[in-house]
Formats: sequence, structure tokens, C-alpha cells
Amino acid sequence: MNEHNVTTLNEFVIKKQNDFPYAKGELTRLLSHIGIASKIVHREVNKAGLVDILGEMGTVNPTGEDQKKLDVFANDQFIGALKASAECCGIASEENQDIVTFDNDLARDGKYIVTIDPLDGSSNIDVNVSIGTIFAIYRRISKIGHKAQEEDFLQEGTRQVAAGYVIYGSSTMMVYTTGRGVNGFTLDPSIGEFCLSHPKIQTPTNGKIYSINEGNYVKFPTGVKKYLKYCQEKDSETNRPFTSRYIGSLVADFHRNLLKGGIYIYPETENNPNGKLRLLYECNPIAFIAEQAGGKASDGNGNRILDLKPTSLHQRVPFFVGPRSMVDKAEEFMNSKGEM
Ligand code: AHM
Ligand code: MG
Repeated sequence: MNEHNVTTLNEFVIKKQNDFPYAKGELTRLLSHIGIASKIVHREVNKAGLVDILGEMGTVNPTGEDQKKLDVFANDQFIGALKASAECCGIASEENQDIVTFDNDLARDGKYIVTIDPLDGSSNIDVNVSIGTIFAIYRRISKIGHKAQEEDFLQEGTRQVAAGYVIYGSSTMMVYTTGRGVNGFTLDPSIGEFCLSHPKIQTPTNGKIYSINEGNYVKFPTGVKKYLKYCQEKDSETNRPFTSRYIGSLVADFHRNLLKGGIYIYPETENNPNGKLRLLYECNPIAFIAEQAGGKASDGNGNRILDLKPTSLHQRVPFFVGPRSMVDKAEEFMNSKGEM
């Protein structure tokens, strides 16, 4: 990289501030605080094997899964950073049962709320596989000057003002959108800055990858089973068979598919009629990014993820995301109830 031409995340966000005449730098400060927290998490993820931070904490999160120490560390870092930004009046996190409100004078005046999965793909922490952070930013709808309310968090995904993820992979990257395209920044650890490396990301219109946990196959709806068969069949016109890739970290699976072209599916199953992934802090931000990159995100049953009206903080939803053509095809199979 030519160092004289480096654009850092902060420079980029400030440059784009004019896109939001109403934001007056508030969004800039929020994004920059998220950037700082993710650098701290990056540091801990990188030394995770060296210190006593691996393994389980002995507590469970609101959806009953074991909390890992790094999950808790990341949650604390993001909560601290968002509180310090003074632009955010509260957050909803995968790791907290209820909303966390910031109850000081400055924060009560904050115009934004954040939904966050501080460390996604946590089953991969102990084995040195990519994990991530996912976040979404909304303008609050409750009265400024008061504590954030649950209604602030139960807004449709179409109302996101920004969303992004950080992938802690072979390098650490932040990818975000404010509704004017998607840009990716790679952390240069030698200068401690996220540098613009993937401007104006557009996902390929036709992908060749499908990502799904096939271990759940027998419990999948017939439409998904038929779509998988379609992916595996030989057809030179449509470049099939497709390639199967599944890491088990939504951020990492989505990031690869975004850049290379592929569909990610976490469908409803017999045991989990709403799938596994959470609408507020996993599906909505990823759906916003996917759409901004030219892709599509739906629940597989004809409903656009961003249009769903959330009814609870930890609500789950089936998730189909990828290039428009691939999601359309999968939905066609879902619609046909196995007749295709
Ligand atoms: P987590 O937030 O507890 O880590 O769970 C979400 C993760 C996603 O990152 C990933 O895509 C999915 O769960 C994997 O689930 P499964 O192991 O059932 O395939
Ligand atoms: Mg998660």
C-alpha cells in the first residue's frame, strides 16, 4: 500500500459527514468509538492463546448459551466505548437480557441507540478461527433528555442509520454502511489505524458458494433440501455444482460470500421454527450491508429482513442472504413446497 495515499477510517467518516447534514459529527464520533473498542478487542483476540482469557466464564447469556470470557470482555469494551461517546443513550447486546441504558446527563441527551453482537461466532474463539462484531445504529424515537426505552430498539431494519461488522481474521477489518454504499477498512497494526482497503464493495451478481450447517439437514424445510440438491447438481450454464463453505461464524461466512459471491442460509428447522440468528444485532445489520452491496436478505418466505417489525430484543429469524439471484432461487424452492 502506498502510505501517502492511505485514508484512515476516521478521515473517511469525517469526509462523509457532509452526507448527513443533521448528524453534526455525532455519527462520526459514534463510529470512531466503535473503531477504538474493536481495536482493543482485536488486541485481546490476538493474544488470546497467551493469557488466561480463553474458555468459559461459567455464566450463560440471555439465550442460554455459555458465555466465553472474550465475549464478556468484548461486551464490556463496546459498552464502555459507546457510553464514552456521549452520543448513544443505550444499547441492546446479545450478552445482556435487557437493554443497557446510559444514565448520565450527557448520554441521556444522546440521539442514537446501538444494537450489538460484541463477539459473534464464539464457539470458534478457542480454536483460532475467525470471529466478529456486528453492530447497528438507529436514531432513538423516545424523548431526548430521558433514558432510552425498549421501543427505541424495536425499530424496523429500514430505519438503521449505519451498520457494520468487524472481522477478526487473518487480518482485522471493519466493513460498514451508512446507506450510501459499503466500504471496508483493514487494520494496520503497525500504525493502529483502520485503512480504507475495500472501497465501494459490490457483491458479485452470480455466486458459486453456498454456506449452511448441513449437519441440520434432516430438520430443514423441504424447500431448503431441494435448493441444496440444486446447488450440488451439475449444470455448466449456471456454473454448478456450487462450492460448499461453512465456518460457523456469521461474520466470516458472510464476509467471504460478500466478496466472492455466495449465499448464506440459516433456515428454520423442526426444533427452531425461527432459526438461530437474532434479528436486531445479527440479521438486520448484515441485511443492510448486503442490500447496500447489491445483494438481498430475506427470511426465505418472501419477507425482506429489513421490513420486519421486531417484537422482542432477542427475537430470532430465518436468514437467507447473498446475491439477489441466489436468494431469489432459494426462495423459489421455498415457495414451491418441494414441487420443483
Ligand atoms: P453466537 O452469536 O452465539 O456466536 O451464535 C451465532 C453463530 C453465527 O455466527 C453462526 O453463523 C451460527 O451461530 C452458527 O451456528 P451453528 O453452529 O448452529 O451452525
Ligand atoms: Mg452472534
